[in-house]
Amino acid sequence: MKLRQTAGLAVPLVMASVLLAACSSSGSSTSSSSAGTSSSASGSSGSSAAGSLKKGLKVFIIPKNLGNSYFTTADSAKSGGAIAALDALGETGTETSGTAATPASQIPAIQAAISKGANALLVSATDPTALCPTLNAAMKRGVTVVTYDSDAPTCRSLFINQASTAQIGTSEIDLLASQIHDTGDIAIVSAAASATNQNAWIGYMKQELAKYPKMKLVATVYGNDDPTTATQVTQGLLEQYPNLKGIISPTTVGIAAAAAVLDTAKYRGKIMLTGLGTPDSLKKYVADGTIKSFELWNPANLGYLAAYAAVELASGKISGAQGQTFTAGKLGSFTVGADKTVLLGPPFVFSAANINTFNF
Ligand code: RAM
Repeated sequence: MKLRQTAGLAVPLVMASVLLAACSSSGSSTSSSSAGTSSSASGSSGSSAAGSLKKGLKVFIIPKNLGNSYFTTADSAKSGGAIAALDALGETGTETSGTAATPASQIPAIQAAISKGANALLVSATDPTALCPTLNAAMKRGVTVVTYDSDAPTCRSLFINQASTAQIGTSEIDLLASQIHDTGDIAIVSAAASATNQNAWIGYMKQELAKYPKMKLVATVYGNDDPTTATQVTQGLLEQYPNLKGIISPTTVGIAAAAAVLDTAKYRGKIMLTGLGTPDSLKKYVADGTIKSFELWNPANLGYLAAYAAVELASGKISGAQGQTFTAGKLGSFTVGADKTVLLGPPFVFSAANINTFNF
């Protein structure tokens, strides 16, 4: 396993990818929309630089929810995400989902994408149990299904994982332990109770806690990737557990909401907060001492890699079997690992020392 990306190495890597993303975002792509979808088509023809990849594929990108800046970055052309990759390959990329991170909100968007003739779906699963009947039916009809960010293991050909699930879970506990001197009550502010990614990370957090006998997980609460709900459940924790020493929020929406709650004289510097957040949303909380350090990967690179993987599959160049390799444009070569999973890379750790060099 690769070691976690250190701050010193992370900065040039991300700066390079930001520059590359800026270069590749020209052309016809648009990526933001208030109407629920955004799309682009390069319309180019002729042979692809990548060889025998098909062109003109209809690829729908279906995040957990719209209006979540993490997914806007992962999916859009402007940020160098999935639609940027699809533009470069000559496909049509469309982002669509509901506004709530729930299966009730996401499934109609999946069904509409299938009705519109999708060749491939890129899905971050709100709830694998609820989504799989629809996704399995689509696969039977020849639609390529790739999950990214949050998996649905029984109804996709590949999962594009942002970072090792074990590494994210264990490192979150280690980060908080270092901030609370290995001692005290802690709680988790998660996303949805049905989210595959958060649940898998929390599983590893619980295992890692065995190394810290003086730390006790007193509650896991769910903010559903909704700012209002995440604020309310964080406030509820503070009322119910007056001895709380630390919170982990492994969701970009949850950690930003929890940070706003803790950013008062009463809590700042007394209850530690870490988790998974975007640097741009947390810079002010790092600057004022509400947050010492937290983690994430580059969401745009996650979407970009997922898009290449979907096109490779839909073109019949790979089947998703372990050991197959493919090239994802500027990100280079990737190999399919166990459980039909492709790993983007190790997460970055952000702190006051490096956060201002990141802009996503
Ligand atoms: C939220 C979503 C997403 C997760 C990030 C860290 O935006 O829950 O699935 O990967 O946080």
